[in-house]
Amino acid sequence: MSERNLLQFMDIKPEVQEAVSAGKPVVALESTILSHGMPYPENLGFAHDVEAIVRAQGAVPATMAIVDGRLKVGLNEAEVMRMCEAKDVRKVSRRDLPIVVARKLTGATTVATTMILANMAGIRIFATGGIGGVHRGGQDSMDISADLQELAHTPVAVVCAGAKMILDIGRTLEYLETMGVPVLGLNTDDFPAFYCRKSGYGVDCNAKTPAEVAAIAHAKWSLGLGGGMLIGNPVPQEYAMDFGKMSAVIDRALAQADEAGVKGKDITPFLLAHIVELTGGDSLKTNIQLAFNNARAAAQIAVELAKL
Ligand code: PSU
Ligand code: MN
Repeated sequence: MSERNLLQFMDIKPEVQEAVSAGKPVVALESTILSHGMPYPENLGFAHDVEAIVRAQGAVPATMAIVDGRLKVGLNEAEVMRMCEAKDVRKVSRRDLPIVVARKLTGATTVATTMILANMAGIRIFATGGIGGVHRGGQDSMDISADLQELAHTPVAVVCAGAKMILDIGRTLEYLETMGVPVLGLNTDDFPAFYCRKSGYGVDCNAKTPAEVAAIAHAKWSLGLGGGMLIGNPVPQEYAMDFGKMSAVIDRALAQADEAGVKGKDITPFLLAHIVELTGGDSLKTNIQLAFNNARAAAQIAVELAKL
């Protein structure tokens, strides 16, 4: 598809377009974390604060969504509100995108779809909370998030706090290795487990600073290797949760999902909501703080990448 055809479907916020054109740092943000990952109104406060954190580092935030079939790169107030109220807001991954566009529906972008929109708009760095991956039992159910294929093919570096233990983290990392996705730790040897700083699995490379992450991304894309990168940034110590306690909570949430017969794309939002409930809201505080921490790191990486 030619660029002109593509732009027919896309609205890029002027400040984002100006920054991209001038080679200034921009950070993509997703909207599934708003519509299907956090309750209202906490998600609204989060949506504003996370953009402010990106700006404080000298980068421009671009929250992605699909509104009435339009691909949005950067949201206005009303659009942020719409994502947070989440009425008739679908969860849109790669396969859903053409349907939502053609039918002029409204949807929140997953990690996969945020990467697609970022790449279309020329944005290389993206901050999220946690990525999707190989679900537990995925070797039988084949429930493997489209996020992993997107990381394989789309040239965007994703800063996350690892993956939740609702997933099979070992198989998720094996899949990423097979698909040639570099998995970096930001000043850590351990791949983080979202609420907890360590998953028990290592990273390919401990990149000590945002500048080193930017240098690795620059080398990957300059070499024509294409595809994405994953950067694991552990939750700050003061917000980290106890590994044993969270393991038990997640086992309970998985059992609830099993009892309710929840499958496919509904499983991740179901588990996220039940984990918040089972921890009496503690997990939400941690979720918000780790996402802030990722936005800050992503903005610092974007600033360094803009220098190369
Ligand atoms: N994991 C989280 N929080 C989230 C998600 C995953 O800890 O909000 C969201 C992200 O948008 C991710 C999506 O891209 O869920 C993955 O869903 P699925 O497994 O259906 O691909
Ligand atoms: Mn799935």
